[in-house]
Amino acid sequence: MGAVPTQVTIIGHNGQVVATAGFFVGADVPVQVFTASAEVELLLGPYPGVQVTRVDAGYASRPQTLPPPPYFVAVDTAEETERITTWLPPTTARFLVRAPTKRHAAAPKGLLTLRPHQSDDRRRVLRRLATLHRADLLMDLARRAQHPPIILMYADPDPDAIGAALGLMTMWRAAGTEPVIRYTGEVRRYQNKLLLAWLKRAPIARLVEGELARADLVAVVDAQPGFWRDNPPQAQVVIDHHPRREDLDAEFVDLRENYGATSTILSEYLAEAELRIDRQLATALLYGIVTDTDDLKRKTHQADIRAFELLHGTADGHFLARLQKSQVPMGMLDDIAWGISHRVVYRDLVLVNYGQVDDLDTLVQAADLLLLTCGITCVVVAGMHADRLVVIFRGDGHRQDVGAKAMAAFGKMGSAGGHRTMGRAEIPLNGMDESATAELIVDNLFRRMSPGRRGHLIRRLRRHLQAPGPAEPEEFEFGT
Ligand SMILES: [Mn+2]
Repeated sequence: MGAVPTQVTIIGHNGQVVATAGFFVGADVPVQVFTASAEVELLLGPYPGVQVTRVDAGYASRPQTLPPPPYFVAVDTAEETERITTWLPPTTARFLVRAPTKRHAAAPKGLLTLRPHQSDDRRRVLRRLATLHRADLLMDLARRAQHPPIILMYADPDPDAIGAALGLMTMWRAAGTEPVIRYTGEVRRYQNKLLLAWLKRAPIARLVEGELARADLVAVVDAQPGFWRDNPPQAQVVIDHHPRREDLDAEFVDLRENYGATSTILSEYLAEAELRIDRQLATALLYGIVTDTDDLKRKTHQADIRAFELLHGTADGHFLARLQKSQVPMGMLDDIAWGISHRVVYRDLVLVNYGQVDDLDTLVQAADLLLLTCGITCVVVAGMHADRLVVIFRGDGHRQDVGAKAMAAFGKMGSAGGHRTMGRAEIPLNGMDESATAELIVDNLFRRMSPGRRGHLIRRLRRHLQAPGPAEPEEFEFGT
């Protein structure tokens, strides 16, 4: 099957016949026209690629031979439309083409519309003009700057902040300046370090004392100046998607609380102004969008999806996969292994009680991993940290709500909740010792279980707590 039709058939005489014929001739698709209008015949007859056949006035009788689909019906009255429709063989490829200014309230049953209505198109153009107006304002600020502008990210910058900062840097470079990107905290997450190492050519560094004072143009992205509790920066530009702070005040503010990511806002500027989005920039923007929206699963706006579509062809998919998979620090593997070998399975639930843990992320990673087990729909992983019992719930969300389960089990003792697939409870222990946590977990999680079975389960968990802890890793790395 070819990618384009080998010919199309237009039937009618309304004002769209010539435009529709031209549309297909422009793509080298031969056009057959059946029309009751001498004028249309005269107009289209001389065109190469167009073959015109005159039919009876009012389209009363079907031509002897009709080419195969698709068909484009180009008449204005319901009567004529209906009559022509009766000519056509059963096919899904029948369209009604009408003047684009007419409201296409009800296209007759069984007929498709060829192109979006003009009002949709107009909405898109107006949105583009609004975006370009903002892009102009932003770039003018850079053109007037005497010193290299500073693009500021808050604290330990997340991927969305990094993507947005690179996006703004690209715009400001197009305006003839050399901006620098700065953050005020410490980069902690492994994935963010990996991203920054990959972006090593970009001027991203920790803010140095005195730098802000020298700059005459400062932008804050994916945050607002009020986020800094002491010495909030004086920023002329704020681009963000967090809820608006009352103290927000800057010359240029683009705040879209309904957007999933600030990277989406910058993607729109770049796309509408047709500024080049190279592979690195596309990757950073896309990573910002997918981390902030949890792969477009939460707090996602149509604009985030449009930006995703725009970027994903250019972005480095393999590097994104590496970033997304880099979840477990090497040193955590043995802790996870301990959890796997000290699991208790009850029906479709896996339970692990770690006792004292140094890093609460161990509980999260072990729970995520155990949920991959066939036949398991719910995982509960508990551990003690800083005189609190933390219980992580993971579920597939299919027939149960683990957030509600966390709430029902532990809501009365501490903070507990979540949503269908993720839940968490934190219970103050007030000096309770490790072995007592086994009872606390089992009695609250399995209230309807018989006391005998509960006792059995508690003894099992206590035995686990007395078992040797995670093995000391014996790392052997080549080349280091
Ligand atoms: Mn964000």
